[in-house]
Amino acid sequence: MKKIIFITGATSGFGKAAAYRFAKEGNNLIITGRRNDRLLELSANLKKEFSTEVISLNFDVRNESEVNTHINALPEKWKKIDVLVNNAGLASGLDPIQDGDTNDWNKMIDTNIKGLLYVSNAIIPLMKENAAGHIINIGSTAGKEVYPNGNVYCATKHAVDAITKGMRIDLLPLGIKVTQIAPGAADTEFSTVRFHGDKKKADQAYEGYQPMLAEDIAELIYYSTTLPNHLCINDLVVTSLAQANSYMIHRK
Ligand code: NDP
Ligand code: 8X3
Repeated sequence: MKKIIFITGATSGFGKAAAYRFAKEGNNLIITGRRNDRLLELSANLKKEFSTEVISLNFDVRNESEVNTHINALPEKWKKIDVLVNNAGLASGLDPIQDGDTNDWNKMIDTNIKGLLYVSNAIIPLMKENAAGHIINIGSTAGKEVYPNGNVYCATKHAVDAITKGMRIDLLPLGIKVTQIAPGAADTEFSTVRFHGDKKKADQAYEGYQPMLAEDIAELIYYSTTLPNHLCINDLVVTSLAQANSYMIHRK
């Protein structure tokens, strides 16, 4: 049966790969992000390749009123959202706390924590009305253990871990599933963003081992939505074979 899948941060990495994975199964998609050119291109490609229906919403998850305006303006039939993938997020900087840049900190806190909350806050009432739904929060191994210089990024992903647990408790009576997927290192635009566009530094993050790919995580996001209704994956921590936890990567 066709579902409506709402994905934040679909212009790149996990979100884009997840959009393809869900479209391949014939689902309808609401894709979001700040880079509208990429949203329009993705939307056209998905429609052409999979004959699926797609709505693209161009907003910054940090802007609460933009989030609410776009979601409230969805056509009625698109408000029956089956799956929300809270994926939009970033790391900005990798510095010891004493050298940290408060612009980086604000960006990460506002996007990874507050953005996820704003989007959830706009969509949970719709799921409540339908007495069904599945929220998938993209956490990280950085939300399980802190690594050197990870300080604020790790804090935001620990917050995602806690918010996910809180959502699962509070949404229990409403029949809404809540899943966290917590990946280790995956080769996306994540590191380029973390190092403020320095591609050389970004590439070093993936040197000497086989990192995960966006498609690996997309497969797990999709898989978590395919279980019978009485089953819910609560927390799925996944790394490449070369990674043991958030700070141990075996490089050749
Ligand atoms: P990418 O940089 O490839 O993608 C990030 C996505 O988030 C983009 O689509 C971007 O869209 C969107 N985004 C960022 N900021 C905002 C914002 N303020 N408003 C709306 N959208 C935003 O990285 P990944 O795919 O790797 O990251 C996706 C998620 O996975 C993040 O939450 C990240 O923390 C997490 N993660 C990543 C890991 C990795 O190693 N790659 C491992 C574990 C977790 P746009 O710029 O167009 O707005
Ligand atoms: C992103 C992966 O290893 O930079 O969450 O924390 S890592």
